[in-house]
Amino acid sequence: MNIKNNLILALDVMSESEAIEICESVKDYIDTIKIGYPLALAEGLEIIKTLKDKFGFKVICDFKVADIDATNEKICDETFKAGADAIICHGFVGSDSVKACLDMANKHEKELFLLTEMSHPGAKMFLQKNADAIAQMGVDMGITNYVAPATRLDRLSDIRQIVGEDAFIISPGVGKQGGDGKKTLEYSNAIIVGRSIYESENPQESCKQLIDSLNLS
Ligand code: NUP
Repeated sequence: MNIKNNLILALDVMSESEAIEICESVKDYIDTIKIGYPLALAEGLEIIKTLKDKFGFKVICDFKVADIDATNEKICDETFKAGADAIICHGFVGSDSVKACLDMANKHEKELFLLTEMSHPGAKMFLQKNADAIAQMGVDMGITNYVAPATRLDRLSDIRQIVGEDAFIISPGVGKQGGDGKKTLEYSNAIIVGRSIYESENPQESCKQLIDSLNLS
Protein backbone atom coordinates (compact mmCIF):
# COMPACT_ATOMS: atom_id res chain seq x y z
CA MET A 1 0.00 0.00 0.00
CA ASN A 2 1.36 3.40 -0.94
CA ILE A 3 0.64 5.89 1.85
CA LYS A 4 1.16 9.62 1.35
CA ASN A 5 3.63 11.11 3.84
CA ASN A 6 3.76 7.72 5.60
CA LEU A 7 0.89 8.98 7.73
CA ILE A 8 -2.49 7.33 8.32
CA LEU A 9 -5.18 9.33 10.11
CA ALA A 10 -7.08 7.34 12.75
CA LEU A 11 -10.49 8.94 12.41
CA ASP A 12 -12.09 8.01 15.74
CA VAL A 13 -14.61 10.84 15.74
CA MET A 14 -18.24 10.16 16.48
CA SER A 15 -20.16 11.73 13.61
CA GLU A 16 -20.08 12.05 9.85
CA SER A 17 -20.05 15.83 10.07
CA GLU A 18 -16.98 15.85 12.32
CA ALA A 19 -15.31 13.26 10.10
CA ILE A 20 -15.91 15.37 6.99
CA GLU A 21 -14.69 18.52 8.71
CA ILE A 22 -11.42 16.87 9.81
CA CYS A 23 -10.90 15.23 6.40
CA GLU A 24 -11.46 18.58 4.64
CA SER A 25 -8.74 20.16 6.71
CA VAL A 26 -6.11 17.41 6.28
CA LYS A 27 -6.87 16.18 2.78
CA ASP A 28 -3.79 17.81 1.22
CA TYR A 29 -1.51 15.87 3.57
CA ILE A 30 -3.25 12.54 3.88
CA ASP A 31 -4.57 9.93 1.46
CA THR A 32 -5.24 7.03 3.82
CA ILE A 33 -7.55 6.93 6.81
CA LYS A 34 -8.27 4.29 9.40
CA ILE A 35 -11.83 3.88 10.61
CA GLY A 36 -12.60 1.84 13.69
CA TYR A 37 -15.62 0.87 15.72
CA PRO A 38 -16.27 4.38 17.07
CA LEU A 39 -17.15 5.95 13.70
CA ALA A 40 -18.52 2.76 12.11
CA LEU A 41 -20.89 2.15 15.01
CA ALA A 42 -21.95 5.79 15.15
CA GLU A 43 -22.57 6.22 11.42
CA GLY A 44 -22.74 2.75 9.87
CA LEU A 45 -20.50 1.17 7.26
CA GLU A 46 -21.80 3.64 4.64
CA ILE A 47 -19.32 6.11 6.10
CA ILE A 48 -16.58 4.21 4.24
CA LYS A 49 -18.04 5.01 0.81
CA THR A 50 -18.98 8.53 1.86
CA LEU A 51 -15.38 9.39 2.73
CA LYS A 52 -13.89 7.50 -0.21
CA ASP A 53 -16.20 9.24 -2.68
CA LYS A 54 -15.74 12.69 -1.20
CA PHE A 55 -11.98 12.63 -0.68
CA GLY A 56 -10.62 9.71 -2.69
CA PHE A 57 -9.01 8.24 0.43
CA LYS A 58 -7.94 4.66 0.90
CA VAL A 59 -9.79 3.29 3.94
CA ILE A 60 -8.40 0.75 6.39
CA CYS A 61 -11.07 -0.73 8.65
CA ASP A 62 -9.70 -1.31 12.12
CA PHE A 63 -12.21 -3.94 13.21
CA LYS A 64 -9.59 -6.10 14.99
CA VAL A 65 -11.44 -9.14 13.73
CA ALA A 66 -11.08 -11.86 16.36
CA ASP A 67 -13.73 -14.54 16.08
CA ILE A 68 -14.03 -18.10 14.82
CA ASP A 69 -13.28 -18.58 11.13
CA ALA A 70 -16.90 -18.73 9.93
CA THR A 71 -17.75 -15.45 11.66
CA ASN A 72 -14.54 -13.72 10.60
CA GLU A 73 -15.39 -14.58 7.02
CA LYS A 74 -18.74 -12.79 7.31
CA ILE A 75 -17.27 -9.74 9.05
CA CYS A 76 -14.58 -9.33 6.37
CA ASP A 77 -17.00 -9.93 3.50
CA GLU A 78 -19.36 -7.19 4.72
CA THR A 79 -16.51 -4.78 5.35
CA PHE A 80 -14.98 -5.24 1.89
CA LYS A 81 -18.42 -5.05 0.26
CA ALA A 82 -18.85 -1.69 2.00
CA GLY A 83 -15.74 -0.45 0.20
CA ALA A 84 -12.86 -0.97 2.63
CA ASP A 85 -9.43 -1.22 1.01
CA ALA A 86 -8.04 -3.16 3.96
CA ILE A 87 -9.09 -4.69 7.26
CA ILE A 88 -7.13 -5.30 10.47
CA CYS A 89 -7.49 -8.66 12.22
CA HIS A 90 -6.16 -10.01 15.49
CA GLY A 91 -3.65 -12.86 15.44
CA PHE A 92 -4.14 -14.35 18.90
CA VAL A 93 -7.21 -16.23 17.72
CA GLY A 94 -4.99 -18.52 15.66
CA SER A 95 -4.32 -19.41 12.06
CA ASP A 96 -7.75 -20.80 11.13
CA SER A 97 -9.43 -17.55 12.15
CA VAL A 98 -6.77 -15.43 10.43
CA LYS A 99 -6.92 -17.56 7.28
CA ALA A 100 -10.64 -16.82 6.97
CA CYS A 101 -9.78 -13.10 6.89
CA LEU A 102 -6.92 -13.60 4.46
CA ASP A 103 -9.05 -15.67 2.09
CA MET A 104 -11.77 -13.04 2.09
CA ALA A 105 -9.25 -10.24 1.48
CA ASN A 106 -7.84 -12.21 -1.45
CA LYS A 107 -11.31 -12.92 -2.80
CA HIS A 108 -12.08 -9.19 -2.86
CA GLU A 109 -8.53 -8.36 -4.04
CA LYS A 110 -8.10 -6.19 -0.94
CA GLU A 111 -5.57 -6.18 1.88
CA LEU A 112 -5.32 -7.75 5.32
CA PHE A 113 -3.25 -6.33 8.18
CA LEU A 114 -2.33 -8.69 11.00
CA LEU A 115 -2.17 -7.08 14.44
CA THR A 116 0.78 -8.47 16.41
CA GLU A 117 1.47 -6.62 19.66
CA MET A 118 -0.74 -3.69 20.64
CA SER A 119 0.55 -0.27 21.67
CA HIS A 120 -1.18 0.26 25.02
CA PRO A 121 0.25 -0.72 28.46
CA GLY A 122 -2.21 -3.59 28.85
CA ALA A 123 -0.65 -5.35 25.86
CA LYS A 124 2.16 -6.41 28.20
CA MET A 125 -0.24 -8.54 30.26
CA PHE A 126 -1.04 -11.20 27.67
CA LEU A 127 -0.39 -10.19 24.11
CA GLN A 128 3.31 -9.31 24.29
CA LYS A 129 4.26 -12.83 25.37
CA ASN A 130 2.86 -14.20 22.15
CA ALA A 131 3.45 -11.35 19.73
CA ASP A 132 6.59 -12.83 18.17
CA ALA A 133 4.75 -16.09 17.55
CA ILE A 134 1.81 -14.18 16.08
CA ALA A 135 4.15 -12.36 13.70
CA GLN A 136 5.83 -15.64 12.76
CA MET A 137 2.43 -17.20 12.09
CA GLY A 138 1.73 -14.31 9.72
CA VAL A 139 4.98 -14.93 7.88
CA ASP A 140 4.20 -18.64 7.62
CA MET A 141 0.78 -17.80 6.20
CA GLY A 142 2.24 -15.45 3.59
CA ILE A 143 0.80 -12.30 5.16
CA THR A 144 2.69 -9.18 4.10
CA ASN A 145 0.97 -6.41 6.14
CA TYR A 146 1.32 -5.95 9.90
CA VAL A 147 0.35 -3.61 12.74
CA ALA A 148 2.99 -3.20 15.48
CA PRO A 149 3.46 -0.63 18.26
CA ALA A 150 5.12 2.80 18.02
CA THR A 151 5.20 2.89 21.82
CA ARG A 152 7.86 0.16 22.22
CA LEU A 153 10.56 0.55 19.61
CA ASP A 154 12.47 -2.50 20.88
CA ARG A 155 9.41 -4.63 20.26
CA LEU A 156 8.71 -2.95 16.95
CA SER A 157 12.28 -3.75 15.94
CA ASP A 158 11.86 -7.40 17.02
CA ILE A 159 8.67 -7.69 14.97
CA ARG A 160 10.38 -6.08 11.95
CA GLN A 161 13.13 -8.72 12.26
CA ILE A 162 10.56 -11.51 12.20
CA VAL A 163 8.40 -10.24 9.34
CA GLY A 164 11.37 -9.12 7.24
CA GLU A 165 12.31 -5.99 5.33
CA ASP A 166 9.80 -6.57 2.56
CA ALA A 167 6.79 -6.68 4.87
CA PHE A 168 4.66 -3.56 5.32
CA ILE A 169 4.25 -2.41 8.94
CA ILE A 170 1.93 0.34 10.14
CA SER A 171 2.30 1.62 13.69
CA PRO A 172 -0.16 3.27 16.08
CA GLY A 173 0.87 5.01 19.29
CA VAL A 174 2.55 8.19 18.03
CA GLY A 175 1.55 11.37 19.86
CA LYS A 176 -1.04 10.85 22.60
CA GLN A 177 0.30 7.41 23.50
CA GLY A 178 3.87 8.73 23.68
CA GLY A 179 5.49 7.28 20.56
CA ASP A 180 7.85 9.31 18.37
CA GLY A 181 6.97 9.45 14.69
CA LYS A 182 10.43 9.82 13.19
CA LYS A 183 11.96 7.04 15.30
CA THR A 184 9.03 4.78 14.55
CA LEU A 185 9.57 5.20 10.81
CA GLU A 186 13.04 3.67 11.21
CA TYR A 187 11.18 0.36 11.53
CA SER A 188 7.69 1.02 10.16
CA ASN A 189 6.38 1.97 6.75
CA ALA A 190 3.72 4.30 8.13
CA ILE A 191 2.49 5.74 11.40
CA ILE A 192 -1.13 5.84 12.51
CA VAL A 193 -2.10 9.04 14.32
CA GLY A 194 -5.49 9.94 15.75
CA ARG A 195 -6.10 12.27 18.66
CA SER A 196 -3.09 14.52 18.22
CA ILE A 197 -4.55 15.47 14.85
CA TYR A 198 -8.33 15.31 15.21
CA GLU A 199 -8.46 16.74 18.77
CA SER A 200 -6.17 19.59 17.84
CA GLU A 201 -7.44 23.17 17.58
CA ASN A 202 -6.05 23.18 14.05
CA PRO A 203 -5.86 19.66 12.58
CA GLN A 204 -4.33 20.93 9.35
CA GLU A 205 -1.47 22.66 11.16
CA SER A 206 -0.91 19.67 13.49
CA CYS A 207 -0.76 17.41 10.50
CA LYS A 208 1.70 19.68 8.73
CA GLN A 209 3.92 19.99 11.82
CA LEU A 210 3.91 16.25 12.35
CA ILE A 211 4.91 15.62 8.74
CA ASP A 212 7.68 18.26 8.99
CA SER A 213 8.98 16.50 12.11
CA LEU A 214 9.25 13.21 10.21
CA ASN A 215 11.86 14.76 7.87
CA LEU A 216 10.77 12.63 4.97
CA SER A 217 13.00 12.96 1.97
O1 NUP B 1 -2.14 -1.57 19.14
C1 NUP B 1 -2.93 -0.75 18.70
N1 NUP B 1 -2.97 0.49 19.22
C2 NUP B 1 -3.82 1.47 18.76
O2 NUP B 1 -3.80 2.59 19.29
C3 NUP B 1 -3.76 -1.05 17.61
C4 NUP B 1 -4.63 -0.06 17.12
N2 NUP B 1 -5.39 -0.34 16.06
N3 NUP B 1 -4.66 1.18 17.71
C5 NUP B 1 -5.56 2.21 17.16
O3 NUP B 1 -4.76 3.27 16.63
C6 NUP B 1 -6.51 2.87 18.14
O4 NUP B 1 -7.72 2.18 18.21
C7 NUP B 1 -6.70 4.25 17.53
O5 NUP B 1 -7.65 4.18 16.48
C8 NUP B 1 -5.36 4.55 16.89
C9 NUP B 1 -4.42 5.39 17.73
O6 NUP B 1 -5.02 6.61 18.00
P1 NUP B 1 -4.33 7.78 18.86
O7 NUP B 1 -3.76 7.16 20.09
O8 NUP B 1 -3.28 8.39 17.98
O9 NUP B 1 -5.48 8.71 19.15
